[in-house]
Amino acid sequence: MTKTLNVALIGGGFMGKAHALAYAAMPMFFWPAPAIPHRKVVVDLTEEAAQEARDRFGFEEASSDWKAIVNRPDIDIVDICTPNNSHAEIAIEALKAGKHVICEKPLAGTLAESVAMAKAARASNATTMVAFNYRRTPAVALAKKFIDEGKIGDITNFRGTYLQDWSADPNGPLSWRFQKKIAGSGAIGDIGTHVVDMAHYLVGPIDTVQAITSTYVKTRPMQQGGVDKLGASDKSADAERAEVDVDDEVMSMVRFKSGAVGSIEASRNAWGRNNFITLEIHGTKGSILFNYERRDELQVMFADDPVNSRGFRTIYTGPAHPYGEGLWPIPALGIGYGETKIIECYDFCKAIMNGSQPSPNFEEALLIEKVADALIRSGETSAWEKV
Ligand code: SOE
Repeated sequence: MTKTLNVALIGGGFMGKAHALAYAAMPMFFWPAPAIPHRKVVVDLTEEAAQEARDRFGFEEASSDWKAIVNRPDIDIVDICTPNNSHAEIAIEALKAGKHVICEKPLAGTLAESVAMAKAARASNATTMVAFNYRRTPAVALAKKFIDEGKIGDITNFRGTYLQDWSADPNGPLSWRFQKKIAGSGAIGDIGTHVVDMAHYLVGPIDTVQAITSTYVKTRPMQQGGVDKLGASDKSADAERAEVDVDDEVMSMVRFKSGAVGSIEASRNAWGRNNFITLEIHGTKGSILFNYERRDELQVMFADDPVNSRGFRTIYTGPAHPYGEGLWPIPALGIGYGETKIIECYDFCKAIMNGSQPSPNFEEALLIEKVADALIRSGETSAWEKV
């Protein structure tokens, strides 16, 4: 019989919703499922918020006491979907209690906390994972397959961008995402780390970086209430304003340990860009292009194609491609953000059942945090900084 894994979800916001959906849907997509995740307890800041999340996300119980829950013997998985500054405390407690831990990105609010989390993971027998879901988009996994098969030769160049516009409006609310003491950094940690994760996945570790960081909107109206309000939904030009002390944008050059070079950009202030994650990779034998806003497509150019038919071709991902066995039966029926989270949940449960570590686990996510830290440092010094 398929094993059941009891999940304690800490945080019932936007990411809590995405993870709850994945727990419910994973066995519907990937069958036989490696395990059946059971939505046991959801924890939020107040009993009221937790009960609402329980009813909405289909959990059995609700609680406002994360510490008691992560120490409960009937919990197998602790899933952390809280703001960045609480990741370390919850994860370390859960690992000490022997739980498998999946944590939303970035690993933590500070490098010191990330180091402590990786250390706690090393000291435990548990499986850890950080929820960098975009590398699990089938087209990105297909790019990895082509690279591993040598189809584009040795990689010389990587260009990665993650552009959004939800914080371009200066009257958008000052949520925790704009406060260094909670978020650690702005676009760098929030979305730049997704690109760093994919750069590490596809090309290998980054060695040195040089960055320009900018904060365009220096103050924002204080947010009313604790819910994470992305964008300008809470616009109020009259509300009291407070300082934004994180970056709105990072532009950087990077050098990989392999010798490849590249650029990484992230901005949440790029009007007209919604979830514009692009990857362009050049190799000695071809090129790869991916744009998350057209996430079912991978564009590839193979230099050994006959000269008269050279050019980018578009592959629509489907059953013949990574994760295709569990997704929809015809290419281009289309996958969404939810499916990337379902795949993430599948890989996490598989690793738990195999007693292995998925990628990126806490150890690998620490390397991503080291790159983020180097980007922040370089933004201050304008110098090339070692990771
Ligand atoms: C906001 O920028 C955000 O919710 C990120 O925090 C997520 O990681 C990203 O996938 C969607 O946008």
